[in-house]
Amino acid sequence: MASSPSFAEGASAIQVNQVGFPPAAAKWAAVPAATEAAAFTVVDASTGREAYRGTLGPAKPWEPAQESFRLADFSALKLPGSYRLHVDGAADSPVFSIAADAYSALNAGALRAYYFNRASIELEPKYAGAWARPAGHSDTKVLVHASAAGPGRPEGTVISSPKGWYDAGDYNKYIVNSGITVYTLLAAYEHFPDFFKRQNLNLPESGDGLPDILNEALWNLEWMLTMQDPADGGVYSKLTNKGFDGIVMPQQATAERYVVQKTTAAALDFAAVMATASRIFSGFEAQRPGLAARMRTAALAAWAWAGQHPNVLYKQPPDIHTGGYDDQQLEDEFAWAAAELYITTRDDAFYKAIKADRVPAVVPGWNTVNGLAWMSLAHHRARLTAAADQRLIADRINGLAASLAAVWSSSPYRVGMQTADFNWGSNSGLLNQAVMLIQGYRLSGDRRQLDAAQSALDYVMGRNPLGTSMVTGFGIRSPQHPHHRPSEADGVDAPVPGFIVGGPNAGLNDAKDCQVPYPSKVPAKAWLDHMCSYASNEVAINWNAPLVYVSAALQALTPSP
Ligand code: 9MR
Repeated sequence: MASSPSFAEGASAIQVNQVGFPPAAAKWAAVPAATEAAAFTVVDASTGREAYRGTLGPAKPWEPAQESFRLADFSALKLPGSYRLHVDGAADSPVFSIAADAYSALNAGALRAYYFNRASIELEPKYAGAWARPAGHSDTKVLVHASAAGPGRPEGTVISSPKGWYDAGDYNKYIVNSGITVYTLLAAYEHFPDFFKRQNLNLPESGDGLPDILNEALWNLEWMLTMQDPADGGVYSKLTNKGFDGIVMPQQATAERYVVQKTTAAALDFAAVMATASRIFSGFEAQRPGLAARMRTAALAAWAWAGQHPNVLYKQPPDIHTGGYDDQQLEDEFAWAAAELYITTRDDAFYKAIKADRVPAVVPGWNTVNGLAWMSLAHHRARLTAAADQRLIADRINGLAASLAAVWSSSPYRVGMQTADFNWGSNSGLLNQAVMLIQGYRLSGDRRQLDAAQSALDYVMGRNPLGTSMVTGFGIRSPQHPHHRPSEADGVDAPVPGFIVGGPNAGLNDAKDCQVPYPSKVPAKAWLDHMCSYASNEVAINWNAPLVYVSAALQALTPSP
C-alpha cells in the first residue's frame, strides 16, 4: 500500500482501516478530539482532489482509551479509488482503497499464514518467497507421555503424528485450539463457497481440485486424525515438547516430542471438527476417496469416548511446561459436538444431546464454543429434521447479534470493545463478535449487524487508538516484531506476513519477561510491538481464523452499491 506523505507517526493521526472498504460498506474514521475543525474531507490520493466532504461528530470520551475522539462517517462515498482523510489540524490518515475486491489479498494473506506455520514440510521459495525454510518437526517418532499411557500404548510407545500447524509463536500442536480454528475455516468455506472456490493461495496443493482453503485445513485435519488412539477413540490433548523452544527456526528445534493426556475437551472438539469436515469432504469424494467416511467414523468414536469419560479435565503434568488450553467447563463442548454430529448424521438422538434449551449463545473463543453450535444450526436450518427447534435457533442468533450491535451503536468509538475486553487475544475477541454479528445479519438482514462487523474489521486494520494495523504485512503501519519464532529467527527483516497479533492486553501478563516496558497501560493502548510480548504481540491459529471468516464474509455479503 502506498504511503501517504503527510501521515505522521503516532496517535494524533486520523485512524482508519488501512486496507480499505467494499464500495457499499459502512465507513468510519476516528479523529483525535483536539482538532477544532468542523469538517473532514476525503481526498483522492492520486489527484489530490476532494472526493467527499462531511461534518465531524462531536468529541466523545472512549473509556478504554482514556481519550476523546470525533467520528467521520463517509459511508456515502462509494466510488472505487485510493483515498486519504484530511482534517485541518490533524495529520492525514493513511491511504486506503475503496474496491469491490477490497479484502481478497487480506483474506489470502491470512490463509497463507497457516501455510507458513505448517509443521513437517519444507517451505519452498516458489510458495514461500523470502520466508522459505527447511522442514521442521517431522513428528514421525513421538513418545506417548506417562499421562497418556493406556493398555495398548504404554508410556514411551512411539507413534507417528506428522503435519499440523504450529499453534502460535511456539512449535507445539494443540487439539483444543485446533477445534475452533479448523471449524472457523471450514465454516467460512461452507458459508461462502463461491468466494473460496475462486481463490488460489499458491500452495503446493493448488490445482488439485480442492478449494485451497480446504487444502490448507486438511494439513491440520490429517494431523488431528493421528491424535486419536485407535484402541478406544480417545484423543490426546496436545503434541508438545516438555518446555518451550528457544528463539530458533523450526528445523533447529529438535527437542523430544510427546503426546499428552487424553481429555474430554479434546475428544469433543475433535468430534465437532471431524463431523463438520466429514460433511464438507463428502462433496469431494473423487478427490479424496474415503476421507469423509473416515472422518465421520473418527468423530463418532471420539464422541463415544467422551460419553464414557465425561469429565476428564486437562491437568498439566509436572514435567510439561507448554500451553495448557485447560478448559474447565465442558457443557458447551458437548453441545457443539452434538450439534455438528446432528447436522452431519441427521440422527435426532444427537439433537436431543445438544440440550438446546439450556445452551446460550455467546461470543466464541477456544474454551467457549456454544456459539459455534448455534452458528452451524442456523446455517443448516433449512435441512434439519423436525426435531430441531427452529424458533430457538433464530432467537439465539438474533439475540446475541442484536445485543452486540447495540453495544456497537452506543460506542463513542463505534467498536464493540469495552474495557474488560482488552485481554489476552483481544483482537480475536472482537473478530469473533463479528463472526456472530454476521450470523445475525445472514438471518435477519439487519444492516446494523453487518455494519458492526465491518467496524470490527476496521478496528483490527487500523481504526484503533494505536493507529496501527494488527496484521503483519498489511497496512502502512503494522506489527514488526511479533512473538513468532520464525519471524524473529529467519534473518528476514519483515515478519512472516498475514498474522494478526493478540493485541492490547490490560493484563500485561508478560511484563516480567520483557526488558522494555509497555508504552502504555491504558487498556486500548496496552500493546508492545516486541518479541518478548507473548501476551500482546503473539500470533495464534485461532486468532487468524476469524480474520479469514470476517474478511471473506464482508466482501461476499456487502451489497453492491
Ligand atoms: O490464547 C490463550 C489465552 O486465552 C490464554 O489466556 C493464554 C494463557 O493460558 O494462553 C493462550 O494460548 C497460548 C497457548 O497456551 C500456547 N501457544 C500460544 C498461545 C497464544 O498465546
